[in-house]
Parts: sequence; structure tokens; C-alpha cells
Amino acid sequence: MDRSDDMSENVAEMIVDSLVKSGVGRIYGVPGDSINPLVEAIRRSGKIKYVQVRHEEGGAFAASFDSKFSGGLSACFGTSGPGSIHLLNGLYDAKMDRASVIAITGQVSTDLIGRNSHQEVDLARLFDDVTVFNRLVTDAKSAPYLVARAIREAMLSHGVAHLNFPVNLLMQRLENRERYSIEPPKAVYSPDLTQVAKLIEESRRPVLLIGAGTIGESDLLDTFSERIGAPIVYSLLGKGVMADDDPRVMGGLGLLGSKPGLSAIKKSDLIIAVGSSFPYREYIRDDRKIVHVDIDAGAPNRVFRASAPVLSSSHDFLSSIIGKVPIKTDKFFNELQETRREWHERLAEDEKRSTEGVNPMMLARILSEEAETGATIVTDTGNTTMWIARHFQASSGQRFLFSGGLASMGNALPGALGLAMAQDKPVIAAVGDGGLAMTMMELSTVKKYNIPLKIVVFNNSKLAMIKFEQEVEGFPEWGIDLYNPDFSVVAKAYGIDSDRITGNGNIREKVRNMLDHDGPFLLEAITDPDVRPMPPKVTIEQAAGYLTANIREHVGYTPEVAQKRDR
Ligand SMILES: Cc1ncc(C[n+]2csc(CCOP(=O)(O)OP(=O)(O)O)c2C)c(N)n1
Ligand SMILES: [Mg+2]
Repeated sequence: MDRSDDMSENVAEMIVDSLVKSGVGRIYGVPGDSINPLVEAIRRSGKIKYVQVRHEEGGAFAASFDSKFSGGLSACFGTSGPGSIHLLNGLYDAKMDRASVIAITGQVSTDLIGRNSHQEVDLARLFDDVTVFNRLVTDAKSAPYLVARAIREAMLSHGVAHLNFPVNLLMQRLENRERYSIEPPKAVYSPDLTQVAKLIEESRRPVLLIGAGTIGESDLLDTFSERIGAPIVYSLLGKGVMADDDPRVMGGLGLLGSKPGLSAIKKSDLIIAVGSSFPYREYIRDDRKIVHVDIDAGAPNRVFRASAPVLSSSHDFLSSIIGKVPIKTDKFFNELQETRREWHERLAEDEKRSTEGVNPMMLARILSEEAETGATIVTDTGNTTMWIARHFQASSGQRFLFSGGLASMGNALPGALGLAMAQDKPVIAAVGDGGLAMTMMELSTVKKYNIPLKIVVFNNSKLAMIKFEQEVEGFPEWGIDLYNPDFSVVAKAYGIDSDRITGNGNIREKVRNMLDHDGPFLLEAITDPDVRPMPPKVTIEQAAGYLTANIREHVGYTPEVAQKRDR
């Protein structure tokens, strides 16, 4: 701690200065009376870009994706009461995908707290569950400490920090401001890898399960997997770290996973999970030996039992383990090539299926064939996640992002606009009609800042993922039909160029046209709602569910009846 001679600063200006020093380039939000002093400080500073979103949820999603992409800190704000309540969903996305976000919120002035004042909401209480650090600031002198601490905690814990400022405090001058370090201390762990090396040496069929924590480590993963013959399976946030067309890459694991991915895990005798908070317990059997490498000491054993927990970054782990294990001549990934080939043939067949309207799988494949190296694809929650997760074959250098842990609808448009502002490479948002309608107001933001985002709408006029859930659960189809506007016309109304595809004949041409377009573009595809995604494994109960739903529909619950009931 040292003291500054700068007498001219108020609390809001100190916040902006600290954010700039911690590398925050953009801050997303909507102004309001209790946060106006912060907005004014942002304007005066000129060193941080203010992105005016149209709904605070969009701002929080944008900040979350900004951090998920870069690994750095990002920021959003909201005014007291309603504006900050709106932030919550996007902040939960950050919490669950371990993004470092700082949320600055406004509060009624200190003399009005506790009097049921206009727009008074106890935000520190409301944000308790979503944050790693969370305080109402009650004294201007302690603000520099709290801001520095919030920044460090968000970075260190890969989570959300929240500071709630009464509006009068934001305007108070700070004399002889105390300065605190905003640098999170770099923790260096030197775990003893002898036991891990022994487990790998003894294993005949090791598999690597990689997650978002391995982003940027493709070269080390390449060497390591080749050396020990390990096939690579990813949890979805790790898609794109290794190219999908690499024969060692088996695809995803989990609900949206692949058959070879599941097969690799099933046949393995050792799972080396690196930087992944894979959430599905049922996909990993308890008798498996598991090495779990994570920077979060609590991650091992949270979802599945780890025989060897390793507290380390993926980089440190991979660079050190490679030299400690002998080269395996029998490569386990070779044993899986037949399953892998069959799976890819199956995907290709599905993509060629003729459909009523656009085949969403064909569209996802064409997007992946036409997207530039270096492009990022963001997908919303719904069947669209499935189409992109499976049929978008990411090349190395391409990135894939979505709302992994929270799986919220409406993330793709604001998330993708955040990414498109943060870097120069192309960004594509793939989003269902249900998901788009939830945060569609951000088309204004895309237009206002002329963000060259490409938005592909998979419009099947249904909440189709729920339709399939109902089938699997044996319920008739109900409550899932959507009355939609013509999205391509909506885009034009926002001033965004757009086009429509209604059949499979000209998908490539329209996709190319969109990607070549200078500036934002929305492509609406009228997709077939009846194309079913196949789970990587169909359980007997699920198959029975499909059957029961079909029978019910045929003996009284016809789609027409269901639609009428729906209204
Ligand atoms: C905010 C939110 N509300 C509800 C859900 C439950 N949900 C998951 S997928 C889905 C349907 C998505 O519909 P759409 O965006 O049209 O995509 P589709 O499945 O039709 O491709 C719903 C309602 C959710 N995940 N998030
Ligand atoms: Mg839909």
C-alpha cells in the first residue's frame, strides 16, 4: 500500500482507474440514477469502452463470454433495484463456467438505506449465491481496498465479484487514496507427479478428458496424447482445443456427446481429466482410476471420485508430466478408429437427410466448412447446441463457446456480441427461435456499434428440445409451439442486413454470402422441427418414452390437438 498525491479523484473515478489497470477494455450496462456517477467517470476516462446494452442480462452475458474467451477480467454494471436484478442470469453463467467478472451496482444513498426507499433492493443479499466476493460499500475510504480485493478475488477464484455502491459514496472525493495491489498473486504449485506417472505407466488404455482449462495448450496436449496413446474426449467447453478431424479426437462426452467419446471412456482403464468441470456423474463409472488436474482444489471429487487429485494449471501439469512417462507403443486411440469412423459416417448420413425445410445438421456442417480459421462459434441452448456441438467440426484455431454450466437460453446473441467486440476475428452466433426471442433486443446493440457479428437463426417455430424431452418422458407434445415474427424482417427493422433459407438447395451459397458480408448479418433458416437429435446412448427408458409419446399422439393426442391445447 502506498499513498497517492492525486487529490482530484472521486470513488467512481477510482473504480474506473482500477478496472483499466486490471486490463478491462469494455464495460457493459444500462445507466440509471444510482450508477450515473460511474457512467460519468467512464465517459471522462476515455480508457474503457462503454457498451450500452439494451437489457442488463445481455450486459452480464457479454461480460461472461468476454472473460470465458480471454481468461481475463471483464465488467458490467447495473443501477439500483431492477437494473441490477436483470444482471443475475448472465452472472450465473459466469459463475458456472468459471469466468472472472466484476459487477458494479448502484444503491440508494446511505441515509436512505433500510427505509424501503424507491428502488431499494438489498443487492448484496440477492447476489450472495452467485458471487465469490460480495459487499455493500459503506465507507469511501475503504472503497479502494474493496475494489482491489474484488478484482483479485474474481481473478483468483474465476468467479463473480460484486460491489454495491450507494450513490453518494460514488461521488465522494478520495484524498490521499490508498493504493492496493490488483494483481492476483500467481500461485505456483509443484505437485509430486510420481504417483500420476506410475498410474499412466501401468495403464493400457488411458484417455484424456479435456475442458476449458486446456485452452491454449494444444501443442502440449498433442505431444502428451501421442506419447501415451490417449484418445482425447472433451467436455463441451473444451471443444476446439484440438481439431475435431484429428483421429485422436473422439468428440464430446455427456448429453451432447458422441459415441466414440463414450466408448473411449467406457473402455478406458485410466481417465486423465485436465481443466474440466465435467458435470455429468453418470457418464463416468466409480471404479475408474481418475487423475483430476485442476487449479480449483475443490474440483476433484466434486462430481466424480478422483484417485489422484492434482492441484495445478494444465500448462504446468502437461509440461512436467510429458518427460516423466515412457512412450507407449500400443496406442489406445488406434483401437477406437472403427467406432470413430462409424460415428462420422452416421453424422454425414444425418446431414444428408431430406427434410421439410432446412436440415439443421446440414446447416451446422456447412457453417463449419465455410467458417474461417480463427472464427468462434457461439451457440444458444436448445437443439441448436446439439447440432453445433456435433456437426460443427472445429478446426484447431476455431473456438466454440456456449452457456455450459447454466445452459441458459438467450446467451448466444449477447455473448457473441461481447466476443466480437473483444477481438478482430469472425464470430458466428447460432441460435434457436426461442433463444433469440429472449434477448433479441441486443440486435440494437449490434447495429449501434456496427459489430460484424453473423447470426444464424435455426427457426423451427418450436421449443424443439423440450418437444423431444416430452417424447422421452412419455408426455404428449404441449406448451412448445411458438408464434414467431419473421426474424429476417425483424433484423432489417433494426437496420441489419438479412436473408432467409427455406430449403436444403442453397444453404452453402447463402452461408457464404453471409460470411462475406461486410458488417452484421442475420440469416434465418426455417428448419424442420421433427429432426430428432439422437443421444449418444439410448437407454431403455428413453426408447420407451419415445414410443409412449408416439402412441399417445396417435390415439387422441394428435399434433393438431396438442397445438389447440397449447393455446
Ligand atoms: C432461460 C431458459 N429458459 C428455459 C430453458 C429450458 N429450455 C432448454 S432448451 C429450450 C428450448 C429452446 O428452444 P429454441 O431456442 O427454439 O431451440 P430449439 O430447441 O427449438 O432448437 C428450453 C425452453 C432454459 N434452458 N433456459
Ligand atoms: Mg426452436
